[in-house]
Amino acid sequence: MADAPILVTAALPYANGPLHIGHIAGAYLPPDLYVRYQRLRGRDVAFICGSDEHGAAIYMRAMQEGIDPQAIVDRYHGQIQEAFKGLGIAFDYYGRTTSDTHRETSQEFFRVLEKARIFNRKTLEQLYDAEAELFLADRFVRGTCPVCGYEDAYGDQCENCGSSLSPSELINPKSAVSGTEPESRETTHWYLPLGNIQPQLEEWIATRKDWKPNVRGQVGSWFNDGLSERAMTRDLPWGVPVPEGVDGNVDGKVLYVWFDAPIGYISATKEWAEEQGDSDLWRRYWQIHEDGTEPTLLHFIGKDNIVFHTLIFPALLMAHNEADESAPQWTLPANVPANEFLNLEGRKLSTSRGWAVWVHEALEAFPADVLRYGLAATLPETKDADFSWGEFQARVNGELADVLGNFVNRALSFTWQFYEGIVPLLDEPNEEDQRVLEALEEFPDRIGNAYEQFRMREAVQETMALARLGNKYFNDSEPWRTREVNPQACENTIHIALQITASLAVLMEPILPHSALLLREMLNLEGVRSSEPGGQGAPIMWEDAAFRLLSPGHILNEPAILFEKIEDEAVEAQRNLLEERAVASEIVEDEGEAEELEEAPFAPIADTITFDDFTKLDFRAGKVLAAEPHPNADKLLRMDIDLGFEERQILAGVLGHVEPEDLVGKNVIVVANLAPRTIRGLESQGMLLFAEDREGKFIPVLTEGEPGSTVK
Ligand code: B3M
Ligand code: ZN
Repeated sequence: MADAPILVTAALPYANGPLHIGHIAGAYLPPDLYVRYQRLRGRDVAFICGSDEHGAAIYMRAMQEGIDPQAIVDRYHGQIQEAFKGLGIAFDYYGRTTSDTHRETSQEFFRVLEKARIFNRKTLEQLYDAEAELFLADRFVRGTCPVCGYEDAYGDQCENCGSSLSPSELINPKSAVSGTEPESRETTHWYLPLGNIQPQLEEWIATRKDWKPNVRGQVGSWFNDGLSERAMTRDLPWGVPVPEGVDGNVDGKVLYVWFDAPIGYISATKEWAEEQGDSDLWRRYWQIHEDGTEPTLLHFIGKDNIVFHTLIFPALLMAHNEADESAPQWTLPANVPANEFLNLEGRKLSTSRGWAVWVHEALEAFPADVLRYGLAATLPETKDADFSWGEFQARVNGELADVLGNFVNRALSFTWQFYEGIVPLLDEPNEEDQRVLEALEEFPDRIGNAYEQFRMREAVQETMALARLGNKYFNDSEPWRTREVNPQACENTIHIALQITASLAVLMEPILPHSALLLREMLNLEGVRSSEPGGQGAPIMWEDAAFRLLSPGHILNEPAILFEKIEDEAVEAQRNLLEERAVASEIVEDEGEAEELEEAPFAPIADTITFDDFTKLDFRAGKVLAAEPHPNADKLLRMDIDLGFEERQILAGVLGHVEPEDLVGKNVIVVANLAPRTIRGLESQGMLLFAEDREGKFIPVLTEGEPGSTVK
């Protein structure tokens, strides 16, 4: 029997901002690796994604910018697509949820469920912002999470603990639009009774024993808590309108973004099918076939989307199946290989705090494959992982350049230097030669198994293991020596080394698609299947990389450098950019708030710390000896501070808040045991304390204590 068709989806990114490397490592690079691998195997796979263009967050953003939400999503839909393209994330189709097909598909889905009385329609009190004239659902309201106590949880979800919430569950809710305390008003909505569906969901999840432990763990704990009903509609001027023809007043009501977004996978598959000239083709990937074949549906997502893909969307699909048992039945996800979060230089990624690496910017500094490699090697597969520029540089230089690139270069250069670029003959290989050829045979399956089990990092390691094997074999065989004493042994070594480079040109393609192509050109290797969409057809496939792909006498092309090393300056520039942005965003945020709120609230009290935590901080009095603007940054002040026992250089993002000359001669308070950090080429050796008022203005904290005194 032929393999079942595979449908791979990647979470639809919200079209309200550019992509950063955390998005890529979470939900886009892993499926791209997986799908490219499957295409090279010749499997029937479709890779579907698109922009999520609805939801409260986008509407709120538009309100803040004073423009139409459509203008926001148009802007970012284009940018996001460019970023994916630049990185080589090769979807078969990238749609958007503002399309007609999507509106029709999600409305029809809703209609079917409504007709089958799946929803409970209920009139309830909801939070309402009288000033903004808006019901406060989802992201419009923030408050304290009832589960973990995190103070800045959204009305639909706590970012801290991942719990899915309702606005009414928040403690001390505040309107995120006007900052006011919301009132209550009555409104009617359609609720999905997840509690009733829980037994069915539990039974189904029990058949998914192979899911990743992080995913099963989360699902299990939600089951333990008991699922509660969730509204599937909203009062919002932006979204897919609740369709006419259902019971109840649909005026001003739209579908909840998490109702329509996963259906976006279906609508995008439909649009792809249209594009392929076979408008029914989508069914092959979504519905159980007449002969009982069930397509394999895989949702790649980040961990904050787990509940929607493992419980809510499957519940909707199940309900739809039950609503019409004679209709073709939807397949349920075979797996939801969710990744954890990627941190950046030891800190949580935060777009609002400027702590992020944007894909479009990173692509200006580094080739796509190098970024793909750096990320693929650090994917947060089983737990949160940390991306640092230092480690990135070390990996690229030590692995890509020194191992893979170097090996390929040595093998090809040697061939050109001594055999005029012609693949020499293998004759009477010795034991070591044979051992290496046998080892080569195992790589396609070994790497492939890792991909099939969603262990992408392992696949990367195994791929590099082949390059290492080649490098070591080349070294140990010493062709430069055998060439003089045993020419056939030398030819054998080069023959085998070239075979390994050819296999690498196939096996490295999922991770390094651009370089794989370059390598195939250098090897003059044709007929290899491409991992791009529609690239099927060429005869040489994944499993063929187990064997010798080059015949003796085959003529190579001139070698070129595959991977340039990354210079210190390049990573330093990235670090500086990050630091500088982080500092600048603190100021911009504060300025923004000052304008928005006439009577700004005081900042909330931070989490409680222990006395031990407090004693870790070493505050000292210090005298400002000099203060001047940082030579290459707008908002930064550079100061020399006398701590009594030593002098320090300290940078602070307070220019525009204080006049440098006013500070000179003053005694200030310094956090003296903070790890130094370099910002735009200058090291900051500590931090100065400033009071930040409600308008976000910084005022230096002064002391009469002599420089060097401890402050407690
Ligand atoms: N737009 C949420 C996110 O980016 C979301 C995913 C939708 S997948 C159907 O986290
Ligand atoms: Zn929480």
